[in-house]
Amino acid sequence: MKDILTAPFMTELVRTMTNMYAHGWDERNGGNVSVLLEEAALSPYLNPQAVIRTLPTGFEAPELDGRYFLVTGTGKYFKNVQYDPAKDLGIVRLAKGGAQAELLWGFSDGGRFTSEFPAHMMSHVSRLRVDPLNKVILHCHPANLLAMTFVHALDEKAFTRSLWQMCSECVIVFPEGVNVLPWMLCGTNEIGEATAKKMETARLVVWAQHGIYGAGKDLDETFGLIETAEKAAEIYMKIAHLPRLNTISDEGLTRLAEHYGVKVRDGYLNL
Ligand code: 2HA
Ligand code: ZN
Repeated sequence: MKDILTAPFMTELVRTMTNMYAHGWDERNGGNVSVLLEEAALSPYLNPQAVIRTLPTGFEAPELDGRYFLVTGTGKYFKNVQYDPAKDLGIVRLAKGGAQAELLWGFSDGGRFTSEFPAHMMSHVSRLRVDPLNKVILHCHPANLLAMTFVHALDEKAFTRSLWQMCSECVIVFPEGVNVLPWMLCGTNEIGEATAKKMETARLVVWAQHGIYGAGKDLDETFGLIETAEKAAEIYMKIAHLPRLNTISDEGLTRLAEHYGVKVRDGYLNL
């Protein structure tokens, strides 16, 4: 067996989490990540038949039965993951229609997966239906997106348009816009189901007064989505209280979309 700490999926996740911490998006135990792994990518590093222990999930996700996930542990700090990945991360395989997670590696101090496991797994189900190549769900607490949810209407079209107007790349990077949930109790199946529903139409879902969820085919894409939305929110928070003399017009946003060959969310531009 090869050393799992050298596996590309492992080194990339540890680097990404360390970088997210450096961005200030994951204070204390804030944030969580799950990455869908294929058995073929995993089997050089561990024996998939060797189950360490089983953990109840408290939900059902038959579509994910038998699928493998590298996932962050509950209460664990992004800041620390680079020093002991086997304690702060785990690899699980879902079983019994998603009601059970079989631990194959990690959570070495007896821990378990993130409290937001339902939101992650239900979001994987939603995104895989839209895009069979989706692999990553990533949650964090970027300050400017959070701040924006206190002072901006939570209407999804209005919120999306404000972000698109903040820099030219936004409409190209997330042409489907961002979806928004009102404040809800986190760590529950209810917010998981609501997030998954929102994930049917966008890869970014803002949790008002809490943070953001991103989805993508790899960690770079998903990190980049959140990074771009957070940059736009930062600009918004710098200018929202000032008279706005200039903006990117809807005609400009349309030209950007056409030039870069992306399809903008229907009805979001007024032309
Ligand atoms: O894991 O971010 O939403 C801590 C959180 C909960
Ligand atoms: Zn959170």
